[in-house]
Amino acid sequence: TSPKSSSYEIVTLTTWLLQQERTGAIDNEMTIVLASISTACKQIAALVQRAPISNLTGVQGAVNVQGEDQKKLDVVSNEVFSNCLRSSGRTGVIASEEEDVPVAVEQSYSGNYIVVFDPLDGSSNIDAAVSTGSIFGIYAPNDECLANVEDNETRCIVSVCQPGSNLLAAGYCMYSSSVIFVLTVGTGVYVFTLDPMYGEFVLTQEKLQIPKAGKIYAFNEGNYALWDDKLKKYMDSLKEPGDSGKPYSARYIGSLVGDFHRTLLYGGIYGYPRDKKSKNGKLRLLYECAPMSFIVEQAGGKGSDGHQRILDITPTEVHQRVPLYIGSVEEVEKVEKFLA
Ligand code: P6P
Repeated sequence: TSPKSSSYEIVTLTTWLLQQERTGAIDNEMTIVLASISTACKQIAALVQRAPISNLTGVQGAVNVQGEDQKKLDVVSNEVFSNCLRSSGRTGVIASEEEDVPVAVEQSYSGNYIVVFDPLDGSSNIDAAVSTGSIFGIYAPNDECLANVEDNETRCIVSVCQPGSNLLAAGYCMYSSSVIFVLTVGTGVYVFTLDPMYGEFVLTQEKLQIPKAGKIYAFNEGNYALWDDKLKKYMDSLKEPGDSGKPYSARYIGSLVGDFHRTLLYGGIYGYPRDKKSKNGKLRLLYECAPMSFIVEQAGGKGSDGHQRILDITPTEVHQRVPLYIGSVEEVEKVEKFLA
């Protein structure tokens, strides 16, 4: 008789990627790019968890293209992410929150995938050891629109400015009480947990679905006075007991990856609206809003700028900001009604 397959079957990220390749959901170049990203995330996890010991807390002493004080770990995480992608040999262009412009990767000799990423989102939380995360999205090379573009920098910018609906894969790694790697390649949302015993991401949830509704909201209400009246009315409505006799609960940790991951599992809504100071909100379309919206839609949720689907917006510049309302369908549709 054939040996019974062990009931204690562990599916690692590597095994899962090979399964997706076998079904044709991804090709072998994408497998290598995703494996290189998971390696970068494991390295960043180790750096984050030991930051105070290795003097990697605090600021780098420079300001990035976003006008934000770069933290030491912003710089290191960006180098780790970029180096892993370069050495994969399958990445054609990389666009990072920490780089002024996208760059072509000379070492690429196959696949030529375009990878957009925020290497360490929420890094202002590092010194307080609050959750942070890396966010990424992967596009196919779109050489057709590059034919008539001369200089290399413009070519790279044009190649990354694609709508999120073109994403082939998107994911994030959350550095928290567990190190959680969440990934979609268009076949649903899969969750992996890093097993520190042997340094592998192990499949812990498959085809995750976000609850259709949820009474948890994550907004920085410190900006309330700067919001327009329609949004204020929405925010006020969350505090009324309503038919259930219970108002919503506020949860906001100031780290998109942590707030988003809780929303994905428990339901509810995360929002970063535009306001009188930030006309387009704070979050960046290309490497924060679009990847998170691809993931949430694959989990049966919704990602909106308050009026339209995030994935339908084509970036006109690399670091473009958009307002973001993301989470349970019923919760995002509720705020869209108030904003109409
Ligand atoms: P605020 C972190 O800087 C970030 O980009 C997101 O991770 C987070 O949700 C948001 O900004 C926090 O911004 O203005 O509320 O501190």
